[in-house]
Amino acid sequence: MDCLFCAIVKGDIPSGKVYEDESCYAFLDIAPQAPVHCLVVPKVHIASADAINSENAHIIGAIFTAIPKIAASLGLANGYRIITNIGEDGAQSVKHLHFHILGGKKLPENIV
Ligand code: DGP
Repeated sequence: MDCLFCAIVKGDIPSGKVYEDESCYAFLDIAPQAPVHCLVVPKVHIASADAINSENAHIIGAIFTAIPKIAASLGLANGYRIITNIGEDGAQSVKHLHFHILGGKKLPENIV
């Protein structure tokens, strides 16, 4: 399967690694939309949050267990936002589930 984020997880494409454990890999977004902009992805390929099911839900739990540690390591003590885009209407450009962690400033109040 030709998947950009699978290639990043494997190390075939370089990335600014922030965190890694057995379930997930976090790295800096190539086009940051906030002073801190990091992506957290499952190591296994899951197409989007719409593909979460009873078989893979434990991985999502592991990701959300890792996120506070990742946020702390990025200095986001004052808060942050987590976003995941899904499908065409959600403007998902990479079809491998990823959670954007955005912070480092007061974020806009529109778009949730
Ligand atoms: P989304 O639009 O939700 O699918 O977000 C995809 C994000 O992935 C976008 O913010 C830019 C980021 N991105 C795309 N290609 C690369 C890459 O090669 N390296 C890194 N670090 N980030 C990438």
